Amino acid sequence: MDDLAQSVDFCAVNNHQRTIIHIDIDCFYAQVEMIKNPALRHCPLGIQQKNIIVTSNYLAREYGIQKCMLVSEGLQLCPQLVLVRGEDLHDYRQVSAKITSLLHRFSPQVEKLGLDENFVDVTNLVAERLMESKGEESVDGYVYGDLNEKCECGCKKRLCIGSYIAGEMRSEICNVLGITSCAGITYNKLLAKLVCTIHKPNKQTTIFPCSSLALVSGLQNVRGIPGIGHRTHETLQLLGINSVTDLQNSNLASLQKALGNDLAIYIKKLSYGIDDSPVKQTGKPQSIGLEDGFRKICVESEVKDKLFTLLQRLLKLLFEDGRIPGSIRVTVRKYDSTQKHSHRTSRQCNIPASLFSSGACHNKNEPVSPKSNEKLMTLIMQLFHKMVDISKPFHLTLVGLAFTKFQERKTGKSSISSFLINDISVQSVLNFRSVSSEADKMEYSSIYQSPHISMEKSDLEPEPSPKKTRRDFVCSRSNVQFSSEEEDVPIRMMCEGPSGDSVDNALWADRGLESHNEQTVGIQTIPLVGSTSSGVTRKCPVDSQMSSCSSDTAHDVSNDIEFHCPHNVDADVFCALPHELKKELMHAWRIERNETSPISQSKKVTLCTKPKQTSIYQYLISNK
Ligand code: DCP
Ligand code: MG
Ligand code: MG
Repeated sequence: MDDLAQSVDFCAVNNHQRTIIHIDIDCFYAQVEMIKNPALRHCPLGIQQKNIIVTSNYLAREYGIQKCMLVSEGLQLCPQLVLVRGEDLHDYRQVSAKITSLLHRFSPQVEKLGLDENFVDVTNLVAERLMESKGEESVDGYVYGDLNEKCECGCKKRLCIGSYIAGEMRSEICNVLGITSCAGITYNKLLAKLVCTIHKPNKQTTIFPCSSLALVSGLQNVRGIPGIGHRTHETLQLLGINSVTDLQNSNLASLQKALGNDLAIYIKKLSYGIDDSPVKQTGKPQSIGLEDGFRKICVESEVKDKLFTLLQRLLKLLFEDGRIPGSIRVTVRKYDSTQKHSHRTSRQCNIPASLFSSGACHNKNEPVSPKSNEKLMTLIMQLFHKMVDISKPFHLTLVGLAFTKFQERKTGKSSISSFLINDISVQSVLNFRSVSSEADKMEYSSIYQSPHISMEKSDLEPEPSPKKTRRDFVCSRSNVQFSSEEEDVPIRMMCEGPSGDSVDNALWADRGLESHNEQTVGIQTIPLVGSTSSGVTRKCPVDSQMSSCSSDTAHDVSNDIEFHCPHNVDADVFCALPHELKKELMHAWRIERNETSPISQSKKVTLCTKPKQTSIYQYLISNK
């Protein structure tokens, strides 16, 4: 036992006050496909993305079909395996959203992890039920380890109640959506996630504090601890730490030297089953992106085609999301044949909100006007040219696009912005299958990186800060270095959490995630509109802003110009206003944002005078 271990009596210090349920849907993609086509229920079913079986139903698993198996291997094991393409995540995302929303009936504290997992903190509900309880202590479902918990903090009763709540949740999901799931019930997220996998499918397991150490120690490798990702694992291996017991017994000082203080303590605690991280309410993702991997592209026109197709697809996702992006990011992965090495790089720039205004926005099949589409493509190609010198030979193995710096469309009805923005309806349901465009013929695969939570804290900060950089991970089989011989990498969808941390979804660990010398990309977490150093980055006229691209992070051009059109305000209208009105409008806008935005308030932007009664702002309101 080292210093930390000696200084902590884990059973005593371990906090059992909360009740946390982790829900994981059984063979998620396969269940969705079986709902869409019930005949599939009776067949061994595999869900295929490119040449990989990403999951299968439990019938197929009886034949030895495993996640991330090659299709060819799967067909050898089970020639009658039925394969359904699972590249289009639309339906999975929809069902996923429904599941999360059902869970909100039990608690507002629901945190989504990937597409088929949710943590729910039911501490308050348990407290309510505890008052009505007659004191009986039975458990719904399985118990991992010892049922005779001796802890006197009352956790046993709470967790028993939690197990019944988990049963209700699973019944609700099954009754409403016809989907079966597993649950893990305990007092922290780490143990809840781990114990959830003990009995499956369609089962639930509760663990009491007395068995927590046994559960974590029973993992074959430290990599099995959610929160220890690829990079941390590599470092631990270099330190000779392979098993969970190795980590428990490791010297904290050496660990801190290799990983930094916070991360070292964080993972050391995890190895003892301690996890204080809260269940964070999931918000909308901070970035929405798609990537397409391939063997080789070395001609500009092909890059343009790929990017155009990605853009069309991405615009539909954006339309579904309902928000207006403030920035676009282009990513390429260059392959250097002499070094046998690939390198990912990104550039981003700000985009005018007018491209997404109602005048420009048509419907879900044509989310922006042809003119906006063209402008976006021009911008994208400008960014591309900043990264790739097409006068020299180049070899790309991936291109990606992402929208970031979102703003909600809806603003206060009486605000000047709502007068100027031609708002469009938000959140329509888009069925890609019904759209016959070139984009739909492409093969798509996606990673939905769960907002908020990082179970892969090793590659991030233990407590992710909004300013942190993000990394994208490339899916490739068995950790092979990317080479020109490599199979095509499927297109993937990426979402960044509201706090700016991208998440290495634990789901994808199976595929062997690699970072491939990627350049990290700075993300502005929340655009601060209304201050001089804000996200008000639109220059007037629009076209001059279109060329304001920068490397790595979006370039804020607000210092370069006399007036900046407020984000979400139609740039053409703004540009048409006389100088004085622009000035006044900006002033009123800033005040309004300053008053309504918690961020602005916290930053105490130095704008505090009320708009004049005779201002254009007031005038427009009274004349609406
Ligand atoms: N998935 C993926 N690639 C992976 C792992 C998973 O695309 N490497 C997708 C397909 C799964 C979904 O994510 O259906 C959820 O992942 P899970 O690991 O929870 O797997 P399943 O839900 O399919 O099966 P299980 O019953 O084991 O939870
Ligand atoms: Mg699952
Ligand atoms: Mg899962």
